[in-house]
Amino acid sequence: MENHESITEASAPVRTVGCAVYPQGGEAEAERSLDELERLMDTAGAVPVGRLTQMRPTPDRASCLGSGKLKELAELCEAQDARLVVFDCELTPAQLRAIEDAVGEEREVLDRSMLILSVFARHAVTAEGRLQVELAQLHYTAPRLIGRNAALSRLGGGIGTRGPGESKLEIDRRRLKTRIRALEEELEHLASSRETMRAARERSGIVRCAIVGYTNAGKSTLFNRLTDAGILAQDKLFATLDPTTRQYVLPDGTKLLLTDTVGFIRNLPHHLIRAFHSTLEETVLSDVILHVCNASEEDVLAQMEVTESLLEELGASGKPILYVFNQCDRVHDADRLAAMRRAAAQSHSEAVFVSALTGEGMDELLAALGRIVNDGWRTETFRIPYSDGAALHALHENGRDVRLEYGDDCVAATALTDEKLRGRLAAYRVGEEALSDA
Ligand SMILES: Nc1nc2c(ncn2[C@@H]2O[C@H](COP(=O)(O)OP(=O)(O)OP(=O)(O)O)[C@@H](O)[C@H]2O)c(=O)[nH]1
Ligand SMILES: [Mg+2]
Repeated sequence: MENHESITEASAPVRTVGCAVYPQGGEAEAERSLDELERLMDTAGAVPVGRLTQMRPTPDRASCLGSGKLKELAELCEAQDARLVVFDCELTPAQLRAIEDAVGEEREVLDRSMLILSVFARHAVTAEGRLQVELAQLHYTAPRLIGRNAALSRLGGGIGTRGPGESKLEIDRRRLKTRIRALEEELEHLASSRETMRAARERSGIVRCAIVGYTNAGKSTLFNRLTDAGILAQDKLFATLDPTTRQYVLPDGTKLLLTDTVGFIRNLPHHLIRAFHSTLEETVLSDVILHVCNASEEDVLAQMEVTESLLEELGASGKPILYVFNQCDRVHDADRLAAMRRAAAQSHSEAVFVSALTGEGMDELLAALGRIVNDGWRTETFRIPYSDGAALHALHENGRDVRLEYGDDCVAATALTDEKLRGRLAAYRVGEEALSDA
């Protein structure tokens, strides 16, 4: 890997043109999305040198852009000496080929998903993360590149063909299937050992708290401030691709398992979500969510919505959430801050306003987290007689992570419970599960 990286890292950033097709009235949204695409380019080692947009009801079936625009694109590439073109949408293999034909084979053409995957390829660190990226690339990128990578290999490996492993992305059709199968098996194996670790954690009864949020919100910075873990935090999209978990003790002595996670981004394609399923599993299985957002971002509410809807899609909604409005040191508009505070006050969840960079607001954050964890949810054990079917039903309906052991005349149930459920089951309470360091 060192070799491969050094070759590509050493070369100058790749001059790149971004393209988008948008429906009537969608111009502002398209420009915003292109801004984000340019930040992705930057993270991938490309430098934006131009953009081209076209308004049309739907992308052209054969070439995404209309033929006139396609010519314009070729001219723009020529004039700007661009070597890479990235479309802010998904392209079919046929569209990709038509665009490549138009701009010339010495130029590389990627779509948004391929670019995201190549960023993933750069940043994945653990064995599992790398396998997941490679698998996603083999499923998505490779079929789109088969048969026409001669020009790219001459260039020494384009951005889209960069794989997470030692070699360039394998694009030989014959070997594709074999490699995919091997990767899937390896991932399955890794998933089962992860499962073992998680089961051990679950038995420990420690509350699991996932730090989630839009990419670049400051999740890793916050995680570092809390745990001094030294996770790579930088002004790049998707700096974190592997979850990292650390034990953390709140000021009141409550132990937590805190996990930093991969950031969300709008229009994250379904196949990418699947590719990162096990990475995001930590989020799904957490008890509490710290939703971090960048309060200094103009677009903060839209970014929060993207995050919420992805959480829902992952099956992680409905958990207790603490909203962390981060980067408040960069918000100089008092009205704006006040408006956010009002919006937060209207939601049912707690919200804090902090700066992970300066440490401002950390006490409030910890206090709020303590309230959620202690007054809200905790793991308890109950002995419920079989005769009280309603109590068992309530436990299943309202408890989380319910584990049962069937005795002679009662069920020993351990579950994550909220105050209300604890009240309902008070008569059967055995006690708080011992929190051990398992
Ligand atoms: N001014 C300021 N900058 C911050 C703050 N928190 C994070 N940053 C900066 O924002 C950038 C992104 O921070 P990260 O912690 O890497 O963000 P992330 O959410 O982990 O990003 P991904 O892992 O890429 O999704 C870095 O340059 C941080 O230094 C903050 O409170 N104030
Ligand atoms: Mg991060």
